[in-house]
Amino acid sequence: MEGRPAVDDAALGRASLAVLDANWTGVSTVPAPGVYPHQWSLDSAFVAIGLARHDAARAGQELLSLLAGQWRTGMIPHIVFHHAGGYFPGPSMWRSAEAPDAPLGTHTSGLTQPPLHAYAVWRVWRQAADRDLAARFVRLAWPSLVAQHKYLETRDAGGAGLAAIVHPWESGMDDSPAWDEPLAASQAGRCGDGYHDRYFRLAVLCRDHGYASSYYRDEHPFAVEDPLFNGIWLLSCDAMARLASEVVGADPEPFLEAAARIRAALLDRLWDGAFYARDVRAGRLVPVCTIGGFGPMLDPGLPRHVVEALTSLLESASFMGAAGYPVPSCDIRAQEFDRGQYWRGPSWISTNWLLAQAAAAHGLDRLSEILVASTLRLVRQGGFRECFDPFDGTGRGCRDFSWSAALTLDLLGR
Ligand code: 2M8
Repeated sequence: MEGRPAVDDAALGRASLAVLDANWTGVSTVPAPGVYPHQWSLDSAFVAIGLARHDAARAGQELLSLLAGQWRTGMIPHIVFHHAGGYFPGPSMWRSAEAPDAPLGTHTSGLTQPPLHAYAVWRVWRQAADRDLAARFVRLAWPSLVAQHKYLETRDAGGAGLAAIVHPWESGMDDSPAWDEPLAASQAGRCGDGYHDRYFRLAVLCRDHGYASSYYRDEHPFAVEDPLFNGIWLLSCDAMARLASEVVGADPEPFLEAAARIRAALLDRLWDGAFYARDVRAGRLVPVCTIGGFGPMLDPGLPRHVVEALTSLLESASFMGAAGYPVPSCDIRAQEFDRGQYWRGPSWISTNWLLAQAAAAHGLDRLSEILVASTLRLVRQGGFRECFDPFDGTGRGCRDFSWSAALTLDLLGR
């Protein structure tokens, strides 16, 4: 395993800020230099959460620059390209300029990512020292957030109140085994090709159908209700309700109703002793437990017996119980588990952070403390890597990864 001296909290905090400064372009933060040289939606939400109590102005700028790429449909794209090159598939594949609803003068992807943004805005609001600046920022972001939440309702391909993702890239957990079955069944999933050929073909299908919600609802071959995407949506609905009453002077009720609707649909559609992704086209659950199955735990209103079942699963030998460096992104005992492949085994700072939030939301303080401590141990030992081997903690993927640094800052501030 790569050596790195253990560092104290203050030094770790300074190192986190140094990574975020180095990855700041002047308008937003790239996820990692070289590999991801543009702005990613989910990454920006995590970065804003990490910066909220250190530099609220920059946290606000991070989110507003992302929102400048929002489509007229309300969709917040998963990538905003701030220049032409450096990443494939880039603007020449997505061709957002030809889509009638895309913003003028900004190139973006045509997909979205988990809607953590309202929650990130809420965190900036709650933690910013300059209250006037924070209130101005919330009011600026509010109409975009409302539009985003309306857009997500158009993604209800299953007709039951959940948003369906139309591409694995929309989940934020790209190569998760939860997408294997639905992808293999789609026209894009010819056997024998690597993931990325299949992903590319699926993205081309979205593009060639104008990224239209009606196409996604009725025809697109990949439509999956993901428990993490929807758990994050629910978390953001609660944040919208709080922002509505505390800052904006709007009615919180529609957002509370949306949260209750998502909760009921998660339990009705995705719960079967654990939460699984649902393949809407095949009409069945995908039978593999992944880290995404803990997403609904972000909901403080989740029934107690469900929280208890999820906690036992999380602490079992399938996840934390058998990993020296938890939390693995897939059930260790599943056939699909692979300690080295993106989202099929490695531990990630982002999902660890979400789980620590979820545990705290249910008063599981001991579990939350363990998650925080094991997450900080990962970055202390391995640096701000993109992800980590769950058995020996070796860092994998990019170095100086922004969300690993940002969420470390947040964990240190607890
Ligand atoms: C990964 O996704 C991108 C595609 O969006 C990729 O694999 O090239 C994921 O880990 C995703 O969650 C993340 O937002 C992105 C940038 O860090 O990288």
